[in-house]
Amino acid sequence: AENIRLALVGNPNSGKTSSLNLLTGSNQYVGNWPGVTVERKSGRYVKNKTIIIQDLPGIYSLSPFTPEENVTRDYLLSDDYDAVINIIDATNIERNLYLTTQLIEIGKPVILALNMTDLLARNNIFIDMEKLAYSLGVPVVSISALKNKGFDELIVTAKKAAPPEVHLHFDERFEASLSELSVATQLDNRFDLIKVFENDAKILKKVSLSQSQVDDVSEIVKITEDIFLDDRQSIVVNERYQYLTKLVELVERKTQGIRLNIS
Ligand code: BGO
Repeated sequence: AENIRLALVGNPNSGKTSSLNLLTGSNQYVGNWPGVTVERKSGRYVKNKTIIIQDLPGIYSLSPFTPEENVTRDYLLSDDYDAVINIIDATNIERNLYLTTQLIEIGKPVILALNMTDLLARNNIFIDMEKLAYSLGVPVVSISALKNKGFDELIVTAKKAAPPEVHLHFDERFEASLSELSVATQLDNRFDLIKVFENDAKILKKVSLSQSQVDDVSEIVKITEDIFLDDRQSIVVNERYQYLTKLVELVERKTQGIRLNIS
């Protein structure tokens, strides 16, 4: 049978190491990523050796500011894997989903693994996983690395994962700028488009625009900055946060056990 290559991605402390250990057992290959002293771990799924799991450095964003972000980003933009398993801490979805929005833009299959779900009831957090999956356009699986729960379903889901079904919709005015950018640059990958908007050096090198395209991009970005009264990078960061605030309002309910009103 042909190998299936899965990449594990998530914030630091989301439970990636615990998950990799459960999935691969002690049968792990440990080395370094080329050119940097960042540890590289991978292994085969204990229940099916045709599934190869590649751990990626824990990161908060795909902006290439740290060696870990660079390693993870280069890998995710390569063809070295079939699907991404995004491990997130279910007790802190708003922060963890920031990275998820970027993973989805790449356009390859993404499976959201909500980890630490053993802590949800105790913390009086309820997450509507169906709504979350529907909103993001990717499958969501509940796991607990502590209790060794949900991993069979996670792998079954990852094996049949398809590219995301929807794209995350930001503010209309920003979406309009992205559409214009797409026409000007002939790019249709959303990750590339947003990175061109942000002036990301690596992506600009990869897509190698003509001088007239570069001029068009500058014009579109300048107009957008004038509309938003903000700079290009901050505009994107704010769009992500605003999207996530609304999403979390829609899918998460936090209740208090007993509340005493002392005022
Ligand atoms: C410590 N549930 C719970 N409750 N905890 C979990 C789960 C889960 O599903 N999954 C992971 N953890 P990593 P990264 C720790 O190490 O796998 C815990 O960075 C401690 N250590 O046990 O390392 C996990 O690889 C002392 O917690 O994450 C670990 O992504 C006291 O989350 C932490 C308490 O998991 C991070 C916890 C000395």
